[in-house]
Amino acid sequence: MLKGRLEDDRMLTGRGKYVSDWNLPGQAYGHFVRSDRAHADIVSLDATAALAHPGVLGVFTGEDIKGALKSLPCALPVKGRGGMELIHPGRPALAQGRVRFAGDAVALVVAESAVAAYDSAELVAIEYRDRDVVVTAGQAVAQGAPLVHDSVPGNLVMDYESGDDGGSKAAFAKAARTIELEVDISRVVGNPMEPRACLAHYDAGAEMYHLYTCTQGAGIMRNQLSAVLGVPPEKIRVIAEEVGGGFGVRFNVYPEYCAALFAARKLGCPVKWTGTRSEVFLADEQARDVRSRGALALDSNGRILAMRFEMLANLGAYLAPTGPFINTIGIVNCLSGVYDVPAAYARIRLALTNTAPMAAYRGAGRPIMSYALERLVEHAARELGMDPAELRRRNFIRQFPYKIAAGFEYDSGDFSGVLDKALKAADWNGFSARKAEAARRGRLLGRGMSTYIEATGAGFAPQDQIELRWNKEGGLTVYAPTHNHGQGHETTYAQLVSGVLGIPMEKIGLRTAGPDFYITGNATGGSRSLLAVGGVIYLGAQALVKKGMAVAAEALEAAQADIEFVEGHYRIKGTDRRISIQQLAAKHPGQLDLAYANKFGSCFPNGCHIAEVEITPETGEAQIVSYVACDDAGNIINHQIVEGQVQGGLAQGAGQVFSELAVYDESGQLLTGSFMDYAMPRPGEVAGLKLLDHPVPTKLNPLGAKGVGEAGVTGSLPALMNAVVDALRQAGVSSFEMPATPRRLWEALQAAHRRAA
Ligand code: MCN
Repeated sequence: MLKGRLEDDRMLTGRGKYVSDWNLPGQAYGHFVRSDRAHADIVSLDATAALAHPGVLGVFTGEDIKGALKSLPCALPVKGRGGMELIHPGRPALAQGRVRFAGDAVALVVAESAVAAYDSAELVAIEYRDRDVVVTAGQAVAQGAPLVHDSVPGNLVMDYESGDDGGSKAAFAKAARTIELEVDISRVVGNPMEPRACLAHYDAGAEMYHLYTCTQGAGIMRNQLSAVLGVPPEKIRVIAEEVGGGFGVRFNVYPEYCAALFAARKLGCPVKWTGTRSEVFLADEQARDVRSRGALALDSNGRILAMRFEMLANLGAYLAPTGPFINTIGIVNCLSGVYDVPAAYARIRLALTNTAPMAAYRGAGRPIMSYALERLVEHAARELGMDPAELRRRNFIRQFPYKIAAGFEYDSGDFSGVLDKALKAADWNGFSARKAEAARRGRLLGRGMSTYIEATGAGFAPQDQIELRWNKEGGLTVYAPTHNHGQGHETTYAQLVSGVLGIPMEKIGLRTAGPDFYITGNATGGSRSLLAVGGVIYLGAQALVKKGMAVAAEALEAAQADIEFVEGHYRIKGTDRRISIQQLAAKHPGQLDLAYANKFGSCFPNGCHIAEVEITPETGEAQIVSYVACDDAGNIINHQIVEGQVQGGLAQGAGQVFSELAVYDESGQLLTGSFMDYAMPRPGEVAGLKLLDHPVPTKLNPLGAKGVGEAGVTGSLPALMNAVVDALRQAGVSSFEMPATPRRLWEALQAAHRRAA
């Protein structure tokens, strides 16, 4: 049995090739001049002094790219209220006439060395005329707010709705009880280990663009680049080996990549750019930042008759390619959670502000829904004086398939089974004793639950293509569209192929974004890689075995009908005459290679997470003392990797709940622009972790697998905050928003104390 993952050795011994490890002969170095203010007109820009600096090859501005580069793309495949179309105001690769957030790229300086590029960037003289700024979505949609783009009235790019408005209103009118809760889903910065970087190259002879960059998948990024560069995707290669984390913020094309490709073509040499951590904070896509007002209508037995949500999302200064999708469909695809609700409705308004553009971060919309809903359900249980587990159980969906009001169809699940397992593991009934014991020590012990569901597997590309190609040594390379950047694909894909072909996993390699091949399909995202691309690989491997039958028959000089495939060998039935598939492939180069494509759609992993959080009132410190996660990810291919994925997701959930927060001041300056002010979760913060699974295989893909990469976040955000709120309630704090930092907790407790006194 393999220990760890196939990719670990390479990465742990420093042999991984990350984006800024790439170099090309004759390359130059780029540095971006960024806006130091949130909203202003560019009155003048003078690059004379920078151009005169030794080693500087060129300075490119918004004026230079006009006509040559189109806007970064963004689309939403659905309409809003009253048939409203998404208003996409456009985003140039370099600001044109106006900057709209602190960090907006204004010019690209290219020089013979990185130092010269950096030094000369200081010499680009820009005169600005400041404009009024809007920072929050609430400010943006207020009457008379300054406009971020003149083409977007009221800063509203989309007023979206989904579900059953009339039905839910009618249910509210006759409900025995209605319960409301308003919550903030805070703003976070993705922060992968590797800051963004690229090496841009234009091959004039072949008229091909080559972009070495941080990507979650070449296919989508190539299509987005094609829209900006105005050339067909076939003329573009996106190349990567190791990418130091993705988390959703490495999915889309960024303006810097487009500007670097433009400069590389103009200058006739490759241009390399390595971003800094400060640039991650300023100019990577950020995520969440949604205010939600939710309401439940209940009958006298605690059955939910209807639910309604009003959400306002901050999309930043420009539309990131996937920003509107994530903040509409990405939210409502699990609109009513795991509950059998006759009528559910959500309205989501998307507003522009003078802050960094917003898009995906692990969970991409679904954590917003699960947080809004699971906080509301837990709050309802308190208000009704009901056990939160019982309120949930009473309302669970029990029949599948189940179509939610937003139109999506859940395929399978056993929500009561998941709940039962989690309750047992968390010793649900023993909580009051633990709480009393904590109280004796002067601590506040709170408990929170979530029974989440999320959609995994969607994808924009119509098909996922794979190729299986043998090398001379009997090794096999899998070519796939989903980039592996921490999820262990090299291992799990190899497991699937090895299981079918009977060859050792170590003989199976993975490539996803190279200069020498062109695979189309969806990127890693939406926790789709295993269920979708893994499913295609699995079927592809089976098709390969079939394809080899004729070749084996010839090699073994037998009729094809007499050949069988057993444990990695083609054999003449009833004899010991056989040849291994590796030998056969080596003897007949190319004949056992295979290209295959298919697409498997969304399925719905779910789970029950139960957290216990202990707060020390004197210091405001909060500690997770117990965390049970029972997840249904369908059939599991690799338990160790799945546990790692759930743990990682959980750490990101804990980060958002306890420490992370992106803060802009009223002038639009990012106050949390470094790890000194933005606190990432640390090892050891999640104690008492118990991970269980309750697989209910889906029939929607050949593996029976559901996605798991984001489950930890989607489940943990509400479970952890419910626990924090429960602990605070004991001390008289009635409302509290993320993040539960020691200072904020202490202040809330002090304020409650003063009120009581
Ligand atoms: N798996 C399995 N059995 C299942 C489901 C998954 O064995 N039933 C395995 C898969 O084979 C894969 C891993 O678990 O090795 C995660 O699979 P999957 O749920 O398909 O998710 P993806 O591989 O598509 O990963 C994407 C998901 C997302 S959307 C984000 S964001 C994210 C995440 O995974 N970013 C990550 N996990 C991350 N982990 C790391 N280390 N780094 C990131 O950037």
